[in-house]
Amino acid sequence: MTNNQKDTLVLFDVDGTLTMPRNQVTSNMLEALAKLSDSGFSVGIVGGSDVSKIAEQLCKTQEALKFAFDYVFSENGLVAFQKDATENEGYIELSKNSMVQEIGEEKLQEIINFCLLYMSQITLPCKRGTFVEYRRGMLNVSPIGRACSQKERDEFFQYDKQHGIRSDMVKALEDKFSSCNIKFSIGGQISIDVFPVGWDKTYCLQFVEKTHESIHFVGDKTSPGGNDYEIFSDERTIGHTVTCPEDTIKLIDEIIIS
Ligand code: M1P
Repeated sequence: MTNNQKDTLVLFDVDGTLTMPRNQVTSNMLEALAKLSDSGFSVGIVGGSDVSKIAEQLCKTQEALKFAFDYVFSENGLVAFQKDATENEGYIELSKNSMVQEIGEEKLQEIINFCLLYMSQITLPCKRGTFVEYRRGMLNVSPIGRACSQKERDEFFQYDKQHGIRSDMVKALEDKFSSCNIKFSIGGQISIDVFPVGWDKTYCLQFVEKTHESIHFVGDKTSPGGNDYEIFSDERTIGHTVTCPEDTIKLIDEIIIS
């Protein structure tokens, strides 16, 4: 591959793939990504989180994040940026859609009210604040609350594995909203993402499928039910499964020499 050849895009999931969940990127990973880009590949990220959370993990500021990669797809691509090659530190915003435009205020409130009522009837070892976070492309719903500390987050994750708090809630939501074309997805450690069917990570592919000959996707939750499954198994991508960020660094070397 030559240095000018940008027709192969490598898209990375964030949590569990580039970083440990909700943690910061290491200098080794940044070096590996820079090497991939210097070897002539286009490099992009696609995460369920919003721009501010991804920026905390990968960059100093939200502005810096927008041109740090060739593509930044936050909220699965509902909030999306492409580096502007004609301008130093410039970017183009690619996506404008929103969940409330798609499903309407009434349905959105029905879902929020159902979640709040359901969560008010659960007792957990601890509960904190911010149980529903509204994002442009999804609702993020957390039984413990997003305001929990890292320690409380890790403890909830273990508790949830034993007690199925989130999987039970997903079942209840699926029963209640079965005719609404809404997907309920367990992506991270403490929450459930709620978005229209099809607004999973494959949403971002519409922005790159015509401009790249091949698209690699690298993620850790690639089994059915995981939030990387749809894009990993999509016929437009070459899917790779990794187990942790160190594994991703090894895979980057393999992609470069392949
Ligand atoms: O890994 C992606 C997920 O990261 C966060 O999940 P949690 O806070 O539950 O660990 C959220 O931003 C979620 O939306 C996202 O899918």
